[in-house]
Amino acid sequence: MTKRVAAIHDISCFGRCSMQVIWPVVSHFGHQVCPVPTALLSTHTGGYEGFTFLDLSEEMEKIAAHWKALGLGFDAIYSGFLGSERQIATVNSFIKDFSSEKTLVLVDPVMGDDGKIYKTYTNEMCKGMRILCAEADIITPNLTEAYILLDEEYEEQPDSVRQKELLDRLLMLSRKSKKAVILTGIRDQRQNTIGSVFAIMDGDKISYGSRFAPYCDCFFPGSGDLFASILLGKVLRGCAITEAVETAVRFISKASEYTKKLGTPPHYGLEFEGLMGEM
Ligand code: PXL
Repeated sequence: MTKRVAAIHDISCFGRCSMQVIWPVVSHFGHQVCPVPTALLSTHTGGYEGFTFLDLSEEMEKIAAHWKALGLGFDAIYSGFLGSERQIATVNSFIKDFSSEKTLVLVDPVMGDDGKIYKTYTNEMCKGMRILCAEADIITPNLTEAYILLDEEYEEQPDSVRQKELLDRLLMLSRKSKKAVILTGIRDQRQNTIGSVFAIMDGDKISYGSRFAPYCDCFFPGSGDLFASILLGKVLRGCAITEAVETAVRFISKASEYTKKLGTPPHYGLEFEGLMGEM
C-alpha cells in the first residue's frame, strides 16, 4: 500500500522551499503527502521584503480534530517550518495522536541559517523545537539549528571532533532508543565540498558517518527541505539512512551547480524539477 506522510510545513507561494519542494519530492518516491499547512506566505522569508504571512494555527487544530475523528494514521510524520509558538503543542499532540510504533517521525527543526534565526521565529519557538525533537526518530538540523537546539554559540566551521560532540549531544534530545541525527550543510573547505555528518543510534550502539559532494559556492534557500524530503522518501522505501543521505547530498550538489549555471536568482530556490529523475 502507498505510504502516507503527514507533512507539517508552511506554503510559501513563491521561492521554492517547504511544501512546494516537499510535496513533489515525497510524491516522486511514491508516497502520499497529506499536507498540514502551518502558514501561508507570498514568498519565503529569506531574501524577500514585504512578504505576506497568514498564521494557520487554528486551522491546523481543526484539521487534526477532523482527522482524529476519521481515525487516520500515518506511516510518517514530517514537520518543518512552524508559524507560531502555539504550533509546538499542536505538532506535539499531532505526533501523539497519529503515530503508532511503526510511524517514522522526522523533525526538521527549521529555525535559521548562517547563524541567524528566521525573521518570523521567536526565542520561545526555538526553545519549543526541543520538545518536538524529543519525539523524533530522525532530526535534520543544519549547523545554525544544531547550536540553537543545544543553546550554544554558533560556529561556522566546527572541526570533526566538535562535530562528533554535537552529534552525541543532539542524539540525547530524542527519547527514542532507535534514532538518528543528520547534520546538514557541513563544509569541508580543504576538499571544497559540502555535505552531511550523521550519527545513528540503536540501543547503546552508535554509528557515525558522513557524505560530501562538490560545493558550488552559492546558497539556495529550501536546500534543507529538499534534503529532508529526499531522505524521507528513500527511507520510507526501505533504504538505509546512509544511502539516503548519500543520494540527498549528491542531488543537492548537482541541483545547486545546475541552478547556478542557469543564473537563476538564488532566492528563487533550486531548479530541481527537471532533475527529479536523477534522485
Ligand atoms: O526552507 C526553510 C524555510 C521554510 N519556510 C519559510 C522560510 C524558510 C527559509 O527561509 O522562510 C517560510
